[in-house]
Amino acid sequence: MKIKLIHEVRAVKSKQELANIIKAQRISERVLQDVLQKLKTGVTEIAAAKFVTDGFAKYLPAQAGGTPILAFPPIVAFGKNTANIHHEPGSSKLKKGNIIMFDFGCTVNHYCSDMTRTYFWGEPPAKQKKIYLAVLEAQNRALKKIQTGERRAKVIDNVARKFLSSKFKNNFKHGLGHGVGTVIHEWPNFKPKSEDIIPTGCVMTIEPGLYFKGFWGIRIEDMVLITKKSCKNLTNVAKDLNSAIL
Ligand SMILES: [Mn+2]
Repeated sequence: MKIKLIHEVRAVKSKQELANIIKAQRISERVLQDVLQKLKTGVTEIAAAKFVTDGFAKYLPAQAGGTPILAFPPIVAFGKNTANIHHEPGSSKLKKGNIIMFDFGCTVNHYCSDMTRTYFWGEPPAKQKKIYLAVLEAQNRALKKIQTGERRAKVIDNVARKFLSSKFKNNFKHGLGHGVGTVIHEWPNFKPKSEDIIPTGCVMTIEPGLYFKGFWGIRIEDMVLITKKSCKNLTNVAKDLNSAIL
């Protein structure tokens, strides 16, 4: 029998580990709903990021040993900043017609959650709608591929990548997703050259995005549990186009 390496062992979550990840995700979802309620034209990214951290402070029970509540510093981006994959919240103010991107997660008993949602502050132009729907379709295609039993990371990545690059060349600038556990990015990885085989019982993100530097970007990220023959989406936030228009 092949001896498993530590990254392979920890990729597969026990019931308790999974319960922590799901709890972290549910708290993130409550925080997102609150943040959306608080958004107003003129609010800065820094102020909106504080809505996020304040929300986590409110909903997360005190954790033993001072476990940090954030899985990673929240990404809050408005307008052209959404084209920057790792944008740090700044002094940009929310304006009518902006795209808004939230990428955040928290930890419960050291286990992380991760989610990205993109919103439109007012009715978006046709091009932005088209690209939002393309990103969503890329995510759905990857999910469907996993549901056929495909477990080769690069094949799953390629399904989303091929679909997007056939329409928008070179605008999907990162891997399709990553494992989530006690750290926010862990083995395995959906990447074009990944040799990883995704094991049953691991939690992965599926996060296609398209980015147009100087203009805007759109990313949609869900967390899924890889099951024996399919997968289970652990993210419970609407992502249809209508729900994305605020
Ligand atoms: Mn992620």
